[in-house]
Amino acid sequence: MHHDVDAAPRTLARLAADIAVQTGELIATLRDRGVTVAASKSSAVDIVTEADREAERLIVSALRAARPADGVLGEEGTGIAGTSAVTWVVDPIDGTVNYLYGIPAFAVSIAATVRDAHAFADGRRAVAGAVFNPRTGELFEAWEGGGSRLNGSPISASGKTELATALVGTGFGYTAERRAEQAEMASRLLPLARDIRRIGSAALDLCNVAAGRLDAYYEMGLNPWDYAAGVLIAREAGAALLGRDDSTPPGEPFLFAGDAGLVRELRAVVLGG
Ligand code: LIP
Repeated sequence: MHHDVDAAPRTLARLAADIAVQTGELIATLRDRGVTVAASKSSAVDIVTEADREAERLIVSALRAARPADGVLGEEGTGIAGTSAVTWVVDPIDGTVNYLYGIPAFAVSIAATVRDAHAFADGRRAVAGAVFNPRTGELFEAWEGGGSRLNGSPISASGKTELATALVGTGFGYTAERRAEQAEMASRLLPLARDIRRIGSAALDLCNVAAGRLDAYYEMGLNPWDYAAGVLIAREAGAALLGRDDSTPPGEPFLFAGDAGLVRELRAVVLGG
C-alpha cells in the first residue's frame, strides 16, 4: 500500500474503468466512420491516427476534472507533472495497427501509478488500472490487493508450468533491426511451446494472461503505457512479472508474464541462455 495516495485503489480503479469505457465508445465510433493515418513515429509502420489523439484528449480531460492534482503520461505526448502521489499512465489505443485495419483487438489502457524504483523499469507501479476492448465489450480491471476482474467476475492466470504445452503471446517492434532480433527469439521458442500468438496489443496480451487465455507472454521494447495497467491485472490474477533476469525490473527492455517457473524456462529459451 502506498500511504501517500489520497484515494482507495478501488476508487481509482473505478475511475479508470469509467473513463476507459467512455473512451472505448469514442474510438469505436470514430473507427466506424473511417480512420486514416495522421502521422508516423519511430518508423513508417509505427503510426498514429487522429482517433489516438482525440481519445487521449478525452482521457486527460476526464482525469484532470476528477483529480486535478495528479500527473498524466500519455502515449500521444501528454506529460503533466502532478503534485499528488498519483501519475496516470495511459494508452488511448493499444493495438493501433489492429485499429487501423479494423481487427477487433485493440483497447484503452489506463493505470494509476505511484513511484516505485524497484517494481518496473520505468520507476512506477500501478495501484489501479483498467483495460477496455470496445469491440468485445470486455472490461478488465484490478486494484492492488483486490484481485482482477473481467466484466465484474474474478479471473485468474492459468498457472501452467510446462512450456511444451504452453500457449505463449508475444509482439514485435516497428523497426526492421528489432524485428530481426525478435524473429530469432520467436524461432527459438516455436518448436518448444504449444504455440505462439501475436495478438497485437500488449495490454490485451497481459489481460489474456490474467484470464488464462494465454499461459505466458513476453515482449521486448514495450513502453510504460503499453503495460502499466496490464501488468497489475496480470499480477492480481496470480501471474509473476519478470525482467531479463531476476535482478532487473520488468518493462523495457524485457517483460515476461506467467507462472514464475514457466517464465524462467521461457526466458532462457527466448534470450538464448
Ligand atoms: C503495440 C503493443 C504491442 C506491440 C506493438 C505496439 P501500440 O502498442 O501493444 O504489444 O507488439 O509493436 O507497440 O503501438 O499499438 O500502442
